[in-house]
Amino acid sequence: MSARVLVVDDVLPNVKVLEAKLTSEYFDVITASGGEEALARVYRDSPDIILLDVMMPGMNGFEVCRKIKADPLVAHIPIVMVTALSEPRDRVEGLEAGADDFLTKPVNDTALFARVRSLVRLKMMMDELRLREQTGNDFGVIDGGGTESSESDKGARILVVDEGQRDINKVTETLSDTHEVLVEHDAEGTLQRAGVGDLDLIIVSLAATAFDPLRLCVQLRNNEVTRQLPILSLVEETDTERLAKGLEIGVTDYLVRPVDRNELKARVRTQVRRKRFQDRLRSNYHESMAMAVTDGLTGLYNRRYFESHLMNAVSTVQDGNKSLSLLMMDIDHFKQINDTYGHNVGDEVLRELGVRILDSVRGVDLAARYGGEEFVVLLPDTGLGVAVNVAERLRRRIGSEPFGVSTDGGSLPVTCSVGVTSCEPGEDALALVKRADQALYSAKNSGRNRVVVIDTNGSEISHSYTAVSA
Ligand code: GH3
Ligand code: MG
Ligand code: MG
Repeated sequence: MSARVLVVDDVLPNVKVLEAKLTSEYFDVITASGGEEALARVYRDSPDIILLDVMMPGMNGFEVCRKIKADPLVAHIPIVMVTALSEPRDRVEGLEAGADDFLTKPVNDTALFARVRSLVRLKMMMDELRLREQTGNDFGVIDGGGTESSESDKGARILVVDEGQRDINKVTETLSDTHEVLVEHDAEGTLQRAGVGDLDLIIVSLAATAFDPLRLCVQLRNNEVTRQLPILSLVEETDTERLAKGLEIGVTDYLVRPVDRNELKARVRTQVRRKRFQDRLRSNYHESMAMAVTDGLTGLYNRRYFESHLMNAVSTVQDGNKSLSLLMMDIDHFKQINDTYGHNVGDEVLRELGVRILDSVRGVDLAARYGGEEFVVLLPDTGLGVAVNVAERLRRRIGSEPFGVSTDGGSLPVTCSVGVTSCEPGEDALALVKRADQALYSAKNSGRNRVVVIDTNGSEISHSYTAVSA
């Protein structure tokens, strides 16, 4: 994994040491010797992570951190404070300024690489989510924006996992006035509870011996439901190797024992906010995808989706083993309905028609609104003979029972005309649509409320018409 690292320190030898270490691991290193210069480089060079000295003349590290985290343009860049200070108070100040992690000078290699890699991995995932959000914004289908710090961190559901009771009591006491804290003592119970899918955070002791905590973390990462769940681990100060391993397999953050209450609160706050921010980006994305492919009035797929799907569907027919049919249908004299009862009643008819179409086709069939009162149904693995039957069933399902609408009469008779055709190996989507359209045109011309079929040779092979009793 390569990434651009910005190293900030006012003491040149410190910069050189970190630069050499990171360069030897193939990171792209850029440097700054003070707060102002660091900010300039952040905007100019878009680093993937910042290693930030705390004590610098002029603007100190905390200030630089606060400034970066306050600007949505750059707030997503992870920051590791590199400090000679190791007082919990300083860590809490750093966390409150928005820092993601700390390294103590002199910097230990294992700790350095483990943290940088884990934070860069996280940033890359977030970059991808933010990019999708951007696409959704450009599309005009979602109204995104905001940063992690705009999320609430209250009322989180947190699961604490440890074999003993000592840290559990401390963690529970510290967190339970603002959060709901649950407890498990082994891996099996944890996997079961976390699998429910309603947790915001899990806190795991990496020192547990009654179960293998690293294996538990791997299992949480491999499970679809818990893959994105943040894991905060509790580690012994001396156990750098275990922590490095944990970060490598997907532990999100850690706390060194003995647990400092304020630091615990600050780290929980960061993890919960980040989780909620990610959840929001993800659900915005799914929503925007759904909106981008759906017709707003009927809830069927829209024309754009149908057309892109049709290209793929047609290509599956190329080898001649698969069949594919297409129905194109259009409401008869729909303009009259609008003109007589108004556009709203017209919309009610369109909505009801969408429901009846979905009722009459299989789950694998793709129904879409093609235009105003024109609909298409794509039938995979379906030859012409069966497609005609489906079309006929659909026509009857529409014409045999009046549509419920909000007129004085409460219902309206509606009929439709249907064109049917099948796909010929080697032909393109356009030719298929054109033939279905021709069949529909012919159904209209020959009297409406009927199904017309055109086979792959282009000849009309049947007309169907059943009188509908009024
Ligand atoms: P034909 O039997 O030949 O299909 O006649 P028609 O009246 O159904 O066809 P025409 O194409 O003349 O009219 C279609 C009408 O559909 C005109 C248009 O205003 C109406 N329409 C298109 N989209 C919507 C919509 O979203 N809602 C409503 N209420 N009407 C729509
Ligand atoms: Mg019509
Ligand atoms: Mg029309």
